[in-house]
Amino acid sequence: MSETETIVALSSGALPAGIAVVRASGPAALDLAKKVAGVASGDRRARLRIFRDPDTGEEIDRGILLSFSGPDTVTGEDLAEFHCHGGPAVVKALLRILVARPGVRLAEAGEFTRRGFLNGKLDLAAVEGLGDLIVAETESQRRQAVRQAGGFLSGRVDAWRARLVAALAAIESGLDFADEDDVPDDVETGALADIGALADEIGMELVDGERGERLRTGLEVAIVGPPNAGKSSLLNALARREVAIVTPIAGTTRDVLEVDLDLNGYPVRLLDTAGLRDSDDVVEIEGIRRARQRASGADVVLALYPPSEAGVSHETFSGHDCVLKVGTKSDLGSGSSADGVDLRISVVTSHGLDDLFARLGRIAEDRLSGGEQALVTRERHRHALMEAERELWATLAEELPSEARAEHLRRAAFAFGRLTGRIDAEEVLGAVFSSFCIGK
Ligand SMILES: Nc1nc2c(ncn2[C@@H]2O[C@H](COP(=O)(O)OP(=O)(O)OP(=O)(O)O)[C@@H](O)[C@H]2O)c(=O)[nH]1
Ligand SMILES: [Mg+2]
Repeated sequence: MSETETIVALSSGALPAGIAVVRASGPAALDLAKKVAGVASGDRRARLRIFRDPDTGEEIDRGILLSFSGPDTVTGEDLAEFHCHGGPAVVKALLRILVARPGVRLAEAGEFTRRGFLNGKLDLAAVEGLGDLIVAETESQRRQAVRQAGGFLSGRVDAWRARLVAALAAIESGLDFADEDDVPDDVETGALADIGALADEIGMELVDGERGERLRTGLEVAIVGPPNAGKSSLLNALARREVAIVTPIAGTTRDVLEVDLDLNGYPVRLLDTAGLRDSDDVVEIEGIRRARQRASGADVVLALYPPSEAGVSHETFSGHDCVLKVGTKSDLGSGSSADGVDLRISVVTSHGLDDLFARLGRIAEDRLSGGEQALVTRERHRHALMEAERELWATLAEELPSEARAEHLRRAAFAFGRLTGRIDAEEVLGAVFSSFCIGK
């Protein structure tokens, strides 16, 4: 697939910065390099050049130009990189003169990578890995993303698909010779045995505690409890900054506040929520609804119990499988309002905070470790593999005509294809690429 339009965008981060990289990809990329920087070779050498407006000759900046001839590039097209100074006005001027050339326009979100995908430079699971790598915030997430971007999942799926195609060929050869006696039954029997082994293998990968997905998104920890329990104070203490408003007024927090933490290399997302109580205030009622909703979906509930004199009723979240009961304000001396709290803390004296951190760290380790090696990192992968597994088992049903077996295998192959994007790609493309930033 060859594009007629050349796309340009700022591919480096937020401005101002020391250096900014503006990329151009497409048939006019080398011409842009020639017109603006006086280099058109595509020779992959770094060259220090003056970047000029080709219409007026005005100097825009001095910088490094790199040019690459396709198809051996990340996009599969001719590519030019203008490394300029990272001032907002410099980048703006450079982009302005580039898009002024015929056939050149600003890139859409993810369009460079999309072109790479369409030109067969990387498959869909690798594209997703690349997207994860760009947003990875912790070491474990980076390790997971770099594996996916390197084609970890795609490699496994390709191998599975090859076995499936071999089995399909065996079954179809049986179909072609159905009227003749000389095709041995054991060709099909052998093929079906391998399908069973394949289905088993996929099934084993799916029993992974969803570690891959969890590691990608982070362990969600919801802080809940009655008003004034000290939820926002705890969030601020764990985040080590004043994220949430803290006041002695019950019902201070209404919206759910989120803070991402790096806990021993594992990503944790803390949620501060509205205090739970009966209320007539519509805003507070909505806040409490959201608090309950987020708590029920969270991986861990930190249920906070203030000292007894507060005289509050409290919920136990007994339906949730991971609840840590935390008694707050231990500096006030009196006992906690709940029996059997797991630990007591004070954000005033910092008592118990290290213990709480350590416990959260152990939970994160328990739930997320191994996520780097997990094959499945997205629900999309899980769905496709589950479908493939289902179709593979369906192939093995007894008394099934060979035509029907072949059809189930084709459907399984289709599910694999959806994963890597080698077939039926268009419908999933939009969803994948829309999450990319411009210039990627
Ligand atoms: N002595 C003492 N006071 C605390 C402690 N933690 C919080 N407080 C105080 O308790 C009051 C309520 O704290 P918040 O953190 O706003 O409580 P909250 O649970 O977020 O309350 P809502 O947002 O209203 O639900 C504030 O005046 C805090 O200063 C603590 O460990 N010790
Ligand atoms: Mg609060």
